[in-house]
Amino acid sequence: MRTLITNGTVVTADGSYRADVLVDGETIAQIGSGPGGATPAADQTIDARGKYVIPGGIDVHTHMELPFGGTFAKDTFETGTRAAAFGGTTSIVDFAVQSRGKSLREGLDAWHAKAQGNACVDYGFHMIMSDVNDGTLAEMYQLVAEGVPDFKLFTAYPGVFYSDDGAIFRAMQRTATNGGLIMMHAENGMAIDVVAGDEVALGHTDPYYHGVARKAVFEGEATNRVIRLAEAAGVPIYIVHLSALDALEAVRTARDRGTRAFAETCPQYLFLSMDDLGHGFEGAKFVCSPPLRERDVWPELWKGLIRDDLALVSTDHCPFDFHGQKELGRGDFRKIPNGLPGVEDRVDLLHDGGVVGGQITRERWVDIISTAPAKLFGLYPRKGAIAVGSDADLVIYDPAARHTISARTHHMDVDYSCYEGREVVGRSDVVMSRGTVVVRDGTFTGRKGWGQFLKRAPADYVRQH
Ligand code: DUC
Ligand code: ZN
Ligand code: ZN
Repeated sequence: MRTLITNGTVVTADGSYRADVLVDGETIAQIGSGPGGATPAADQTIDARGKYVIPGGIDVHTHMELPFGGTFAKDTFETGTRAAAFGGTTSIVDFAVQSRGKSLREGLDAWHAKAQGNACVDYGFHMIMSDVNDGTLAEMYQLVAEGVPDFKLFTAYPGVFYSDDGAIFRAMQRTATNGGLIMMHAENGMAIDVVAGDEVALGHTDPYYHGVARKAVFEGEATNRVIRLAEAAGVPIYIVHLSALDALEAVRTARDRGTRAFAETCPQYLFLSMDDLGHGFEGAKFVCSPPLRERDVWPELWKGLIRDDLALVSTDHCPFDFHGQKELGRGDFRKIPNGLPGVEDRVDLLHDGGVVGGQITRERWVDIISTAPAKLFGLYPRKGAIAVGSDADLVIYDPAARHTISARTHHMDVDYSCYEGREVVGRSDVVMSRGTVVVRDGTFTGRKGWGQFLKRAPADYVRQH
């Protein structure tokens, strides 16, 4: 099957130009006209006049079916990846979980079982390590070989995912020899639990106090600490879901002194704030960790994205229904399952708030939603690029289309939207995954099971840039 995309403006991280794109089978076969300016023969032609042709979005931080807070994140690999496709995201990297006392192998196998035959777009895995011991450290080599080269550890959630400094340092030392990358959830969970307990003792049980307890300084302290540990181990480090200025300053200072410290932020930290956590228990819809911050951090985070101290934007997609799931925390904010839906909205929110809002160029937009994630996570140039031989994961994007985000119309399996009623400019018209149209004009044309496991290369990029 050959598909010719005509008349569009190809937008890449490096630049934009007018060119036709020919897809043959699952990959890009030609960009521009053939010899003598001839139009290549094709089975179908898609007219992209007035539209952008961009590489499909890559969301490197999702939690489909995550067991958390006494319940499970609601989206399955089927519903979550279908929603991703509607929003112009054609690859996700989800976090497999090693449960306490179990092996990495068991955790990874469980995640393969959840995804295989169910995903609608391609998917890879990182591994959450809940126990760092001789057994799990030894297993890291095998996971890197199997295309799962990143390991997430936490300075937060004592008793659940928490690792102490010694454990974190041991895992970092291992990545110096096995080529893996340590990803850190950096918040001082011990201190947070003290403040959270104090707040509840004062009768402050509303969701707002989730934000009060998880102070920005606790994120800044932990971010600086894990970066210093990575420096001591001589390895690169990746900070997930950075939300606070204190943490951004720790990353910036480290990068200024030559450390290979990388960080992502998420749409919720660029567009939502502590104000959303107010309004009584309704604020539970906005409970995630790190928490939403004061809105004065927004311009700082955009600056971080412009200067590349923030390399990319992922979602931390981890949806819980308001009714029946977030409600577990009525009367005690500590029991509200942490997490927000977002995999469907990322590309549009960043186009609207970033490009239309005048914060970033359309090329940097493509970079932070697709190309940088591909480079940092061993997928480039198979993904994240419009180049001959790359997978034909392509989005024909209408930069002028307006739509209103709402739980009534979104495809994520969750009963509310954090962006309810927000009008955005920009929308994916046609979404192609490995050469097959999976979404066209608001209709899903793909299928469950189409998505393939992405065996990813070790993160050489983070060692060399
Ligand atoms: N933060 C969340 O908000 N949800 C899942 C896990 C996490 O670290
Ligand atoms: Zn996290
Ligand atoms: Zn997460």
